[in-house]
Amino acid sequence: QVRRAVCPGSFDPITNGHLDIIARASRLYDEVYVAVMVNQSKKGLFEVDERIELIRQVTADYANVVVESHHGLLVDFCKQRDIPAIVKGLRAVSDFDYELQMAQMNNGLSGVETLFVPTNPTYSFLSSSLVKEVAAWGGDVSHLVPPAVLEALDKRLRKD
Ligand code: COD
Repeated sequence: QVRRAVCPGSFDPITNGHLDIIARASRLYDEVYVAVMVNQSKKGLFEVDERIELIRQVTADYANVVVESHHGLLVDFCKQRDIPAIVKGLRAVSDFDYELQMAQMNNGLSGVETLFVPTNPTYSFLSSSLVKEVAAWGGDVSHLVPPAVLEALDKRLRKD
């Protein structure tokens, strides 16, 4: 039996914090799906296709990682692919409340389990929104995102 898990998120854009969780999940499971969840009410800096392309580039070294997008409920993504486990990073207590609610809701909806991985302390303050804010004002985020993402941020923020 193939052991599968999903790392879901907005990934607008993927950061070193996300990548750390994906890498660790890829060592624990046979197949890891990275699911870019489409949220129509939240217009991102990057289009969903651009986010997927960036994630594919920066996870190219992990042979068992598959990147896809999904429009709808995470539990349906899991059902369609026979994925029994969601892997999430926990940065701090502030993440816990909401993550616990989602984990319990998802389990109640379909029986899918959520496993939490403690964030590498190097990245415990890191979020896509802070990266975008700092980069927009010209701050240095080169230690927080992979080089391909840094380049994409530079292009996007210079252009707009
Ligand atoms: N270090 C480690 N892990 C991190 C870091 C970091 N610095 N930053 C983020 N992460 C991990 C966390 O586990 C986080 O949950 C995940 O990466 C994704 O982060 P984001 O910011 O890209 O994504 P979010 O928080 O916007 O993702 C929320 C979901 C899209 C997963 C959620 O809203 C969802 O499942 N939506 C689909 C619709 C649905 O099923 N809704 C019902 C939910 S009960």
